[in-house]
Amino acid sequence: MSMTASAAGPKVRTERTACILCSRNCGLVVDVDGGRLTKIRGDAEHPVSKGYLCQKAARLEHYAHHADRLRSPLRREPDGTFVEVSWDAALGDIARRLVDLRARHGGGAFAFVGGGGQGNHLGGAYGRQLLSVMKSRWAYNSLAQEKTGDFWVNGRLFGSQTCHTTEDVEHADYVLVIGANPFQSHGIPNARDTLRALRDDPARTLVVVDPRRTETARGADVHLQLRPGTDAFLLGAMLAIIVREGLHDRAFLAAHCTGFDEVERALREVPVEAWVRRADVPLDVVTQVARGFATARRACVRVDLGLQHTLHTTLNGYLEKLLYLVTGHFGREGCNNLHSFLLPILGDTDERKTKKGRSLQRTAHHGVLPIGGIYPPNILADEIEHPGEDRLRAVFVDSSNPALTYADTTALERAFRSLELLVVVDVAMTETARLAHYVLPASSQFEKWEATGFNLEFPENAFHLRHPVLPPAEGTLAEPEIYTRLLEQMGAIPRELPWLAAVARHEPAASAHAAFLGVFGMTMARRRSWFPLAASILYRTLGPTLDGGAAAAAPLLPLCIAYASKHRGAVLRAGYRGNRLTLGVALFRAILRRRSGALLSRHVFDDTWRLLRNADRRVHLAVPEMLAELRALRDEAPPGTDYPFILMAGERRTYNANQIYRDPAWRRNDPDGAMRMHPDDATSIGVIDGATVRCTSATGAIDAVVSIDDTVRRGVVTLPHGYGMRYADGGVIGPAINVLTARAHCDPRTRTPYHKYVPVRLAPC
Ligand SMILES: Nc1nc2c(c(=O)[nH]1)N[C@H]1C(S)=C(S)[C@@H](COP(=O)(O)OP(=O)(O)OC[C@H]3O[C@@H](n4cnc5c(=O)[nH]c(N)nc54)[C@H](O)[C@@H]3O)O[C@H]1N2
Ligand SMILES: Nc1nc2c(c(=O)[nH]1)N[C@H]1C(S)=C(S)[C@@H](COP(=O)(O)OP(=O)(O)OC[C@H]3O[C@@H](n4cnc5c(=O)[nH]c(N)nc54)[C@H](O)[C@@H]3O)O[C@H]1N2
Ligand code: SF4
Ligand SMILES: [Mo]
Repeated sequence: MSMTASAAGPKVRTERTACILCSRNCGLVVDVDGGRLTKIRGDAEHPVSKGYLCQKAARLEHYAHHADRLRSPLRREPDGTFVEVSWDAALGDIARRLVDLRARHGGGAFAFVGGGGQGNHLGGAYGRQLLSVMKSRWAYNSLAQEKTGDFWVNGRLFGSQTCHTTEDVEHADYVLVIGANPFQSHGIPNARDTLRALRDDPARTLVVVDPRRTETARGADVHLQLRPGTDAFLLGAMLAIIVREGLHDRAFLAAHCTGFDEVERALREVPVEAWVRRADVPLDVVTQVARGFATARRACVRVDLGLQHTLHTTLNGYLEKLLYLVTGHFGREGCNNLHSFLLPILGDTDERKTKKGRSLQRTAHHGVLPIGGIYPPNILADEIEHPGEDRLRAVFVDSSNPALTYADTTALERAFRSLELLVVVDVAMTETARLAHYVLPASSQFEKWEATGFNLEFPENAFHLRHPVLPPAEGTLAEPEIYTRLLEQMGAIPRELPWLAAVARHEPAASAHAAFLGVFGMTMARRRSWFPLAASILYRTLGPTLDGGAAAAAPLLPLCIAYASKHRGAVLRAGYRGNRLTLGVALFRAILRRRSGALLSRHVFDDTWRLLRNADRRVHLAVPEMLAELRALRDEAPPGTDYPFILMAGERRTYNANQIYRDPAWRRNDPDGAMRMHPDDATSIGVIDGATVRCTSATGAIDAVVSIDDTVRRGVVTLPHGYGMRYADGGVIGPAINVLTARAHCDPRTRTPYHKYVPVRLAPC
């Protein structure tokens, strides 16, 4: 593999960047030698991770360099082969075809999929501009196959789907982890250290609710190993116990909430004993946990896919939030809280607000509305294969590999093959890229300016603008350049904006971009259609004047100004100085300068009430749709099925990281992505450890290697996420789990998939 070594300077450079394998984006100090990452360690100066790393980061070299790296734009020929083409040829043709599609069918025929995976949301901000140019609202993203139930509930409780909750596990006395395995998946600050501190302090309690005795559960004081898919029953029962025993926080409810009476009425109807039996956990332990959580001084709840990828998804999210709200564990240290965002990665598309503001658009086939501004992956194939004139005909995929990660691989591949135009922007030749008409090679996240929008911290929030630490691989471009060129080719923005560029160029540093911002503001006011294209306009005009080649970071300037004006007190407390305009500029400059990341804000816990969007600054506890679903549980028969096993399709393990790593050499264990199976189940179907079984669902079948493991419940088997790729044009590596999952097997309200509850049959091969 050829690499351009840096010509001048010392042989080994030390640089600061971040890990891009999960939403934590831990700070890294890396040695760079001959264009390669040679040594990777934690960055003690990173404001959040403070030197922490997990085992996955040490082998990031395998993300930066591997056989599937793309090195030239590719065009698929009629015979299915790919030929290398120039950037001009590729972008020129794509631009022509998009403009033509828009003229023939309107923007509704176009969808943008992905736009920022675990660590690259700066590029995503450029990509999403295409939606506005195409006059389309169809933004599809994997967040809508996990978190949109949570966002919907937040909208109802807190007044906006952008009110996102966080959990202060580090300072809590009592932590309830439901359907999450942070020891492996992280998702909370410095997870393993945080969990160890909890375990080692006898005064603090960790409770894990999970059908598997996970690595997290092993360190817990209490493990409730419930039957999969029964969380709504268990959480309903816990809440009912709290209310019956009068353990709810009356003072908190009176001061900060509305609607408790209605909630209480519904909870008093819960048949506690029957529901706890349904979850198959001991009633005395459930009672002890309900009491312990309610009476703890500081307590919080942490949830993830175990709750969001299983039956009753949205209701689970509501009940989980009621647990900390009715007990008053909200808006305080060691509890659950709201937090601020610098990058607006979520929108508010609560359907109740459609009358007031701009109308929301229902999809052509399923009539689905967006949540948090995004549409659910589970409907994408049907919206493409929709028989009507208003079907999707062209799709852009960026930083996502839906051919492996969206439900029902077979249907999605068929749908993608039927498109007029499929363009994939990725660093690697993925399974989705193989179906594309054009594949556009992006520079890797170590070769460009990047940042994560997953800044979900409270009370201190931080932002890390990552500088490039490697030269861009030959033939690649960073997303800001790719999308800006495309917008220019489509005629959406002029190739030059000389007046804006000139003001930026001639402005002295001391004037804090005042002249530029003035002219920029006037330009945007005059050309409203440019407003959604501000990222590319700033990139081309202000961008070239920023130190060190940080052009891609130019859109952060208005975002910093907006953030500083919205959270002025918190930004001042973080140590920045300035007036209404210059405070944001000071923040922007710190972000550009601080290579290990910059503190954004230092909130006080009371800010939670300012971050809440309901006009009365109260939490609106009574959500009629959810209370109706809760009542309906009483009559719900246990799910009957012809399939004897429940497969959890997509477990987080020691060596998986979504589809980000492709080269199997990075894994130190679990090369096959084995199926965990209880010893009794292995005996009953007649397989031994290492045997291959055929796993068949209603949708498809795959083979898997058995790993006998008594941490799973009887009748439950698990397969990991992040396998199923064909590396270097070889055979399929490990389980392609979404061959087994069905598009319709999902939450009816949000269409988020039940990936953790896939009925299957198993037979030895
Ligand atoms: N190592 C690693 N870490 C990752 C990732 C990765 O691929 N690999 N991916 C990242 C991403 S994108 C995400 S979204 C997060 C997800 O992180 P998590 O949600 O923590 O990870 P999972 O292993 O998918 O699921 C969590 C737990 O849910 C349990 N579970 C299954 N069914 C049920 C149920 O019905 N009820 C309950 N209560 N629990 C259930 C499973 O046994 C599992 O232990 O991880 C992130 N971190
Ligand atoms: N059955 C089942 N399915 C699941 C899950 C499950 O648990 N079970 N989990 C779901 C969840 S929670 C998630 S988040 C999704 C994740 O699935 P996806 O949304 O598909 O995201 P990733 O797997 O993270 O894919 C990241 C892609 O981005 C590319 N990439 C990396 N860096 C860059 C870059 O700088 N620029 C560009 N343009 N591309 C880049 C990588 O090569 C890779 O192809 O999967 C979901 N699918
Ligand atoms: S994979 Fe590990 S090192 Fe990387 S960001 Fe996540 S927790 Fe940090
Ligand atoms: Mo995810």
